[in-house]
Amino acid sequence: EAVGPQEYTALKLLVKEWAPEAGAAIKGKVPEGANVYFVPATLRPETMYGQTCCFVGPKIKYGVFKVSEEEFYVITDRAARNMAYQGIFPKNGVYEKVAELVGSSCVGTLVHAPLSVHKEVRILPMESVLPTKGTGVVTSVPSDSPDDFATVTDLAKKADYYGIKKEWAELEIVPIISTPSYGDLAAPFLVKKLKIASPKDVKQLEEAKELAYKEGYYQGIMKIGEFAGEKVEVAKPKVREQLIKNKEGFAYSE
Ligand code: A2H
Repeated sequence: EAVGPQEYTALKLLVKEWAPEAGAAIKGKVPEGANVYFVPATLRPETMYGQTCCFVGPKIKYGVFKVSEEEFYVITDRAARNMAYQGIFPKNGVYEKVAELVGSSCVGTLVHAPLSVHKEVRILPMESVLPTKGTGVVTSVPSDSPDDFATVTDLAKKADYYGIKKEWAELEIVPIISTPSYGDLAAPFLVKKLKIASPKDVKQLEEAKELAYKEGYYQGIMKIGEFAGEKVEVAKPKVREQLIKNKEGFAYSE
């Protein structure tokens, strides 16, 4: 775990179609036609080409916060409070919650994922999302995140149990970064190599995460997007700046 402040990239995933329960909960509270975004916080903006879904904690409570008449963010209260002091809402220190949503009610919502080869992805449940970190929303990149790969594998395996459609968890996992030690799908490679059977194998997942992160950052080469062929170290800040410039994301720290 890093000591100093974490510099996240917050990404804006526009809601295209609400899951019925969440849609009912925001009705009359968010103006018709306004844009509502799920806003995951990531440390790996250069991997956003490989998003296949976006996770919420099923038991976590989220707020729908007003940024302007046209724009609303789904994040935890805690993240909204932090953002209010980072110039993200119109008035410093002030944040306005217009509705509340429990994570489980959002499952199945269809969102647009900026940069992803999959233009539209589903909101899916992840038990290990911490309400005390980032925005409480985690975008899923199973090619490069062992946690994400273990979770989508489990979701597909037990789709009925989770009350989701299997195909929502089975979007194609495309290579984003090539690495000398783990090939071009580092997370699936490491999950297999460390014999990780489910998201409950927390200890091995911690190790896989560490290995994937170091290898990807220091040895990785981009395989996709505008910066294909460049070192991850070099491409990472460029992808971040591009997302921010295009208003598909913004800087968030804690
Ligand atoms: B990362 P750190 Cl490809 N609960 O983004 C659990 N995990 C969370 C979270 C929360 N509330 N908020 C953010 N995260 C995840 C991409 C990624 C990430 C890849 C590889 C590794 C990786 C796609 N998921 O993270 O504890 C988010 O997932 C491994 C470090 O603040 C975020 O970046 O260091 C990362 O954990 C932030 O973790």
